[in-house]
Amino acid sequence: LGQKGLTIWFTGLSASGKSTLATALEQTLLHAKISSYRLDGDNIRFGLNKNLGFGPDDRTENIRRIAEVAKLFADSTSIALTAFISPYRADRDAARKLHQDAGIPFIEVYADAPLDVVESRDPKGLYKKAKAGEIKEFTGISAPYEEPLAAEVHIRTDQMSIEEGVQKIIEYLVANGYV
Ligand code: GGZ
Repeated sequence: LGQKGLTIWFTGLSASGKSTLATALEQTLLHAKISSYRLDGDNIRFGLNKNLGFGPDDRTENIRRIAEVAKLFADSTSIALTAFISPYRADRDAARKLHQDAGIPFIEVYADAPLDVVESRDPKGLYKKAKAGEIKEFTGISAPYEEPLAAEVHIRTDQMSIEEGVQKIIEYLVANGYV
């Protein structure tokens, strides 16, 4: 027995709340003495994946590498938390299959807020720049986001608080015997 690892894979538009939810969940797990590790743009896109941009092939490679790293953390009995847009369904499904083939649970969490809401949040002014054509291939504006069809957890971040969102994920984990 003992703790088994798993990966919690957040997906959603820029400013949808993926990183915020993942960070809050990490804190909750920490308080419960459950080991977790968060992968996000700050520790991946500026390190391991610093040679990758935002074209379709680079996004696919970004997600492929992140899935491999998450699997390693999960294999080491940690809970891997990933917070990347991961806009392509096929890439998320490949990440899922990688885990399934290794017998490691993969939980997809859709941080869902309508485009007009994330555009109005625009914490870094990126949507504004994208609409002005200053950033090419920006997800939701000039590049696609393929919504999950069957995410294990679906969180409308414009309709619930961060705490409620974290609670929804915890409830899923408990109900399925993961924690
Ligand atoms: C989308 C972009 C782009 C483009 C830079 N499209 O809000 P942020 O700033 O902090 O999060 C976004 C982040 C997305 O990187 P990911 O690795 O999560 O994307 S993917 O899974 O699609 O590979 C945004 C910033 O990088 N950013 N240019 N063109 N987001």
